[in-house]
Amino acid sequence: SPSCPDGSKRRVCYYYDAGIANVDYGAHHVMVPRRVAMTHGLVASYGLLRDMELLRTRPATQDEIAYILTDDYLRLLRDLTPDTYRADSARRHKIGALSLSGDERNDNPVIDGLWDYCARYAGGSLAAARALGTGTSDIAINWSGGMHHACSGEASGFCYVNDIALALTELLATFPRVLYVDIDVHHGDGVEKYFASDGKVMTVSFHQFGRAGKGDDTFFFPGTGNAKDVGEGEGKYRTLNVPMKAGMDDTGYKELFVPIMREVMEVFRPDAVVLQCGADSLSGDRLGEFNLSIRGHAECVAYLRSFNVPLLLLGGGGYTINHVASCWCYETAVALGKEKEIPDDIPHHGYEHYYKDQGYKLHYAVPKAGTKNTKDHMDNIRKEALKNVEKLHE
Ligand code: VJV
Ligand code: CA
Ligand code: ZN
Repeated sequence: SPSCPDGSKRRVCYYYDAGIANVDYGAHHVMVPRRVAMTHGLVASYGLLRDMELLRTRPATQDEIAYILTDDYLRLLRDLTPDTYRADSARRHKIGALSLSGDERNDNPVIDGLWDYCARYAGGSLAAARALGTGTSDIAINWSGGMHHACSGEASGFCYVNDIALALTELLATFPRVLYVDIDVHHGDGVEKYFASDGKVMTVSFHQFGRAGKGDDTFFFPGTGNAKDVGEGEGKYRTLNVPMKAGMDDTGYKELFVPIMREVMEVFRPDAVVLQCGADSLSGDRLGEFNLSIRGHAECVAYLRSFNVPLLLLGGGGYTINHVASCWCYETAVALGKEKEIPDDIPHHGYEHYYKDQGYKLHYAVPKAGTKNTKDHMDNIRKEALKNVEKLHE
């Protein structure tokens, strides 16, 4: 097992599949897989590929994916094309969660190459989990994974196959207890559902609850993730939810993340950690309403890395794509312990025109904006979360 003190080097492996970057959710869809190619372009141009093992892997097989999907939904995903979907109205009515690309503002369009796309990002997370299981790497990265809303029987929130559930299951073959942490601005409902009654996996999600300028209970997708939801059966108190209000900034986030995760690490004592690094919790995201800087976001990665437990880093949301690529590139450097060594000026690499709005720098300025998270509210959610973790002790 890895045995290097904090701050020192880790053996990092990294998955990238250029085929994923060409996937198109539809002309105006907010999910843009090209952001993963942009991330890769940055990672390469900063010279970080030299320090990592490249995971060359095959797409996940049908048998591997079958483990986490119902038969009906698997067949649907595998066989559906935009044309058959258009022609088969009977089927169309049965599968409300999927919809045709080009229909207006559809979350989960039936797109060309859908099954291949899912098999590729799932294959990446699976290979990354195996690299940790065999002990060949201390940290494994798949920025194209992290699709936390997908369920066994349906797509949800741009996610069709839950690669995280697949990776967690694979990790359980080696590690007795695995911790899942989710810093995407949305609640990790799919992963929570898969493992709600499982005592070997603990899921923790930090997320926005309610929208800015509106009432506290105004719908922010997916609307679940109440602090009162703590799991059930063997998994009781192994589900933890930290709902926050719009405007959350670096200071406030850290004041919750660090004490809560310190306690979770101490009480649950995981043998491996999976961190979903959804970048829609960054300031200026097109969907999320948090106000984190890239450094604030990456501190979560650095903090969990400091425990020296095998760590799987996955992508997730992120809808202002220049911010996303900057963030995941910086977090790749954090994984390597090289974040202080990469210059702020973005090297020439072919994608630099995307970074004009941030002055061609890796880090962009975060506005001083108000937060709806008052000190009182912060104290309450921290207290409630810590109280839930304490219950694990008993
Ligand atoms: O809020 C929702 C669901 C609706 C029904 C569908 N319409 C499109 C929107 C309202 C209730 N869906 C969310 C899903 C967010 C998924 C986040 C995924 C992740 O980051 O957690 C992990 C990858 C939502 N919010 C915004 C949109 N959908 C949205 C979808 C579009 C769009 C604009 C906004 C789809 C297509 C187009 N524009 C053209
Ligand atoms: Ca989350
Ligand atoms: Zn999200």
